[in-house]
Amino acid sequence: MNIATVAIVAVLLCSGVAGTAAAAPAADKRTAIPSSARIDITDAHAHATVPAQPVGAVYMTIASDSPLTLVQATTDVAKDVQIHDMHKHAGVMRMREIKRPQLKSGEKLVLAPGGMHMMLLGLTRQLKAGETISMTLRFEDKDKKQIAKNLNVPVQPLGKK
Ligand SMILES: [Cu+2]
Repeated sequence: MNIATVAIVAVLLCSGVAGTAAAAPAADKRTAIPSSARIDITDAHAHATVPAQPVGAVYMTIASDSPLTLVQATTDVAKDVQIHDMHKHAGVMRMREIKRPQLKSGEKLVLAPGGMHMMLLGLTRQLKAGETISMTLRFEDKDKKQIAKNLNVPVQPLGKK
């Protein structure tokens, strides 16, 4: 290995390390100020996708004992996750993004087929019936304290609700 090759390898290693290091401080900050909100997530499921399908959908019911904002959802199987709502425009059902949906105390956020849902954008692979995908939801309570929930979301066959 000559010097030029060594330099290139070093650059590649450094860029890899920089990527993980950038995410770490934010995680530390989040765990430092935990919220006492009690969040109950039920009926979480995703729909299976066909090969090369770029998007997927996840559904669940989120309940909280105190006011809460869903600030972010992430998963390792998609580049981005958005919360979408359905609305009718000129007779056609369309989706629009709902940024930071809010829950009032004792209220439920129902994400279900035909209504609000989590849209997985830029799927990195096919979602197969019977497997589970992991997701992380980040919430913020009324005092701006953060709470994160890790979920294992079962993938259901296409056509099943
Ligand atoms: Cu959508």
